Amino acid sequence: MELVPDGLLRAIGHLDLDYFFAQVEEVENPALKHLPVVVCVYSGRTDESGVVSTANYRAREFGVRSGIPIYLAKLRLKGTEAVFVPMNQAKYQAYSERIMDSLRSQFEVEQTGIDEAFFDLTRKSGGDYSKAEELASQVKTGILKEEGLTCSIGIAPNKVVAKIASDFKKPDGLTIVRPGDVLSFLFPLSVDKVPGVGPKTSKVLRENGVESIQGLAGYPIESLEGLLGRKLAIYLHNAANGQDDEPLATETSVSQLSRIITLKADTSNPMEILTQLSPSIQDLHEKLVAKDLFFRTVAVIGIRPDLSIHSRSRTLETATNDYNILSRSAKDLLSILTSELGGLRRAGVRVSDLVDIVDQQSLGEFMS
Ligand code: DCP
Ligand code: CA
Ligand code: CA
Repeated sequence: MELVPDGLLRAIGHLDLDYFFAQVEEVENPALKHLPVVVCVYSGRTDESGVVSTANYRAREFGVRSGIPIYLAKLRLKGTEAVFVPMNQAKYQAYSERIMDSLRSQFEVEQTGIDEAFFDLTRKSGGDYSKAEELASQVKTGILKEEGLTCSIGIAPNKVVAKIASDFKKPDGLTIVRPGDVLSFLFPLSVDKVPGVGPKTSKVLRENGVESIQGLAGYPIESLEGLLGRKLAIYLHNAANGQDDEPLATETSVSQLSRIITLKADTSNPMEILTQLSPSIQDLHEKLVAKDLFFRTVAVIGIRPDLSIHSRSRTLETATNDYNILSRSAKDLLSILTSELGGLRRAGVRVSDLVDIVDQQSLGEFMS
């Protein structure tokens, strides 16, 4: 059973944005909405050389998928009004960051890709799956309202089942797998649905008569070890049986937070850099406060026009979350960095040696 220390059954969400890059292109140009849309990574060798990054669902009906050559996509979409747009990573990144920040302001989050993340609904739902469903539904509505994007969410007692569930109904899906339904949900599915089962593993399993997750769950683990090695065999055996204890790798379990920006123009003026960096410092500070974290070390990062990366840091006597100390330290360190290096192209700030104040307080209570 997936119990957490205070006795709650875990409720873990996995969110994945639908046809992400192509959907962003639709949001920015609504005229595309009813046409096949293909996001392309052009290699530049010829006008058509390169691969498909992703495509909207309209284009997928014609067999267009991530990774196929652009010329093949064009062939399959011949005679349609398909639109081919070049991939614009920075644009998608901006959407991703806003969505992930919003999710982090509500839940403990482990981001696992540009368009996907696990989030922990256990505490807010009190382990009640109807409440968890309502919370997830609010997340979907929020992203649609703020960014115009749909996503698919799965909720389950652990990460591996939540991830399978988010992929179960797409686009715009919400799939709830209650603790008692885990096996009946998993068993009919193909082994290919288990995260980590790629074409190679899938082939080995099929050659040995394993097609469904039920088949995988009942396959003797020693034989599985012989086929796939110990580590993968244990993981797959447990996953197929709906078992996964893996905690979320959340930001509070990491030891540092940072923000980095590209300056409007290369400069060696520390006050100018500080002015441009100030919103990022405020953002970093808000994150610390929201997560009950204090820092002991502040660093500034400078990237020169030749793209070499440099940093200078300062460690305080005691941990704090004071904004003025953060900002003043950044200013002092930027003066040092620019006097030593000259002009910078990008600049950032990082806090580390983080201390969780909530843990710290309860430790204090414990000891007094
Ligand atoms: N991506 C890419 N090349 C790939 C796979 C993905 O450039 N071979 C990019 C484009 C996708 C984004 O990563 O939009 C997210 O990948 P997903 O696998 O989540 O696919 P999509 O979001 O496009 O589609 P889906 O609706 O199936 O999640
Ligand atoms: Ca996606
Ligand atoms: Ca994804």
